[in-house]
Amino acid sequence: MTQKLISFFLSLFFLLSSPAAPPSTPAAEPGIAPLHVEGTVLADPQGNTVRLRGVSTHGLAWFPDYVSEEAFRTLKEDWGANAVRLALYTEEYGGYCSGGDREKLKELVDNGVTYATDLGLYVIIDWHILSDGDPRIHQDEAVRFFDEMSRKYADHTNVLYEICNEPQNSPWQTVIKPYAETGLATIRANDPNAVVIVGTNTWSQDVEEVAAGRLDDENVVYAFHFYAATHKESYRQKVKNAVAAGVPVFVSECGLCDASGNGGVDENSASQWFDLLKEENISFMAWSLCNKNETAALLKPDCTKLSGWTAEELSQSGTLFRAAIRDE
Ligand code: IDC
Repeated sequence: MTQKLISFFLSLFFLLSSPAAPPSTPAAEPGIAPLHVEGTVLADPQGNTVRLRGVSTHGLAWFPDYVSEEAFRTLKEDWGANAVRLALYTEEYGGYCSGGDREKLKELVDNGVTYATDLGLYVIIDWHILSDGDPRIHQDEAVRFFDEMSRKYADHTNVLYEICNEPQNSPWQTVIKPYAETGLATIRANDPNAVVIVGTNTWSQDVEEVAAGRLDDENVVYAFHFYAATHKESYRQKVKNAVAAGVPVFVSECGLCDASGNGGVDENSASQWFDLLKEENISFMAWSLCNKNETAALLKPDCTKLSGWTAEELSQSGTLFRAAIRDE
């Protein structure tokens, strides 16, 4: 009896002396609105137009250190970005299909998705074909990869899948479209509603070509890429024609210099592009988040900071893109 009493008082003592209970868990963050295609634009469930504006990583294998919560936070809070793109090269050095460390690359994708999700950003998983211009070259790998990704992220309302960055010498009707049908069948089996970005022929420039044979899927957008110093009025016309024909265009990559990623920035052409994108509510992602010594890099080569960049640390491309993303 005495023992029972002692243990009763002891437990009472511990109960009263234990630290205050933690405050009740804060209400869960509201989820990120799932997007769908409405006409030529993206929209949220209420039908409000949503325009994604953000930044692409460079190749994940080359500049992995920018996949960080702090880098993405700076993009969100200082640049006003609402999306990031994770560029997973397939064929270039260290690429997913050219001897790269697949587990490491997938871990980078997963980290990127986690940081984006925690910050409330949309995130594009980009199968970055480039020198492998025909998407069928690595089609089997693409199917396996997107099967895995779309299973893993089926519950994420903020993940978009980009299934072929820049096809070349690949006619829409006979090559890209059948490839995309296979990719879509894979993704849709796991994730029926996510927005899928499909590249177009000639480094994702022949976007008007798809008007005659769109994919039979409501949530597909078609990629158009530009580099302002190379692609000027005739390319803006291609975009206008595509939109006029009802094609939802998505600029999943763009630069303000020439298509090599170098040469000078063309400010005049850049500002005409930004006007057009705004006018047509077209989303755009800037190439690329790194300090490589090339004009397209958004950071100056001597900037080694991985987040919290000051105005002086941004390259000319970085400065102009930041303003466009902030919509200044
Ligand atoms: C470039 C990079 C460069 C890298 C090269 C690899 O900026 O550092 O060495 O790829 O071949 C694209 C591609 C994109 C290119 C970019 C600039 O999607 O991968 O990045 N570009 O050339 N299409 C048009 C231009």
